[in-house]
Amino acid sequence: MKNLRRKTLAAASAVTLGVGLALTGGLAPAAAVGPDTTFLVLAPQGAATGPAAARVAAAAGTVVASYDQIGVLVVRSTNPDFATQVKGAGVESVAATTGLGSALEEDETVEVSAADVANATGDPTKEPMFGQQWDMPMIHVPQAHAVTTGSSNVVVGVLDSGISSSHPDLATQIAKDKSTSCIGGVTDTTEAAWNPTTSDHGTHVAGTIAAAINGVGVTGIAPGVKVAAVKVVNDGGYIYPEAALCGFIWAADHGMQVTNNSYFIDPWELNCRNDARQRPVWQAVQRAIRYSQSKGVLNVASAGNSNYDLAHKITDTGSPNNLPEGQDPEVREDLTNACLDLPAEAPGVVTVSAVGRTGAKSYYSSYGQGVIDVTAPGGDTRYRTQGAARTLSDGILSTTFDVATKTNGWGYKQGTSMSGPHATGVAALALSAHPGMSPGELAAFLERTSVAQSCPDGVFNLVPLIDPTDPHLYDATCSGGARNAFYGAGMVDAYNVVK
Ligand SMILES: [Ca+2]
Ligand SMILES: [Ca+2]
Repeated sequence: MKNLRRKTLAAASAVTLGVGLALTGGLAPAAAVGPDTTFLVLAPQGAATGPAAARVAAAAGTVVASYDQIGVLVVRSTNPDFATQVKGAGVESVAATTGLGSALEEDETVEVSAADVANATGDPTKEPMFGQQWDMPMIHVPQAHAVTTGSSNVVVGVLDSGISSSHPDLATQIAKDKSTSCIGGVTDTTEAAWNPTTSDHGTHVAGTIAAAINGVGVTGIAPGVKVAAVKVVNDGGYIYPEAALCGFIWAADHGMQVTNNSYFIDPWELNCRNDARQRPVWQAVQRAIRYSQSKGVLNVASAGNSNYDLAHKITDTGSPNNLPEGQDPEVREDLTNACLDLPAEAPGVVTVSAVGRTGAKSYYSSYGQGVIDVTAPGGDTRYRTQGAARTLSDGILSTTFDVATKTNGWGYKQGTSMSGPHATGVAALALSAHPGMSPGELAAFLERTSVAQSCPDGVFNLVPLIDPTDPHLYDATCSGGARNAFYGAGMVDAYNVVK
């Protein structure tokens, strides 16, 4: 996997070690003070959190958010012995989330200048930049809009880096009363808190789902629905489990029917395999995902941008060499129970790979038989030159926000972060045309209405020139039949879900 982006956990782990106060002979030890650390404290499944909260207080912790719905407390403490001291009746497990932030996968944005404002016609193809939106005809958005642009009763949660509420293509599209920040695992509903600060990733995602047909800029897939900003990416560009957990619960408790998750909490390499102490963190996130599904939310997630075979992680990683005596990392049971990439691999989540303009898998898109459910346009800026150079207009055009100049605009990005929202937008259209589907029914409907795509033969790699020293860097091999590792059930189709 060399040269492939996975993530940078090191920066998130840069927390200084606790420094206990020096003890001097004969004196009672002063309470040791460590770094201010966030913990997730899990009550037994289905149990009240009261007893756990009492233990938290006794162990010198502060509950900053209580998710009674799933029996999880978000706690801060400077007590270096907190994790040990909090254990007892009413506490099933506890773990610090230090070092478990995943970096948001940012791609270069190329700003484009908006064409002149046209008249709002109600026709998506008359939007000034529609000609650059090759992704929209590809999934038959204009044909879908002849039937419906979506229902304002459908609210899509964009769990991401915030949405610019001043953007001319988005200002009318945001459910402000359902938007929040979840940074730190704690909600903050002030408008400034859920606007973008250091990343416009969420603004781009939101535009793909629901940019207005207003004679300005671009069209989204479902401009008739509403998007809610649920900010889970902190200013350092990291998604911490407590923020993701908060986001799932918020969406579930505020009537959202679909969430988009263009991020990738990836515990597998560093955590689950080597460290069972961190398992409670992933169990807490999985409880949150299950809870949201029980409340009628379909969660859509990106597969990731590592050209990684998510179905064959064991063989790809080589032999671990730093395990405690007697611990066997190759036990599949451990992986499936505790080491899923979240939310992409959680049961019931729709997992989306990416294709470029030709419909072939994007060079970067992760894949996996039984993991990918559907595919959608995410852009591929490299296929045209065999990887030697970028063709930026082969990315996805959507709404942007320049965080340095605080300016709204439009621009290209590529990634499974861009394909996910295409599936999300189609899901929102489906629910608009056919209200009342459960998350399971909606996921099955999305797959059934997708257009199947066959596997390419042999080793697939359209970009051997990206790194001339390693022409096989982006090799990938597809497996499966009508439903396969690259494309799942096929390309989502906006018209098929509304006709
Ligand atoms: Ca527009
Ligand atoms: Ca899935």
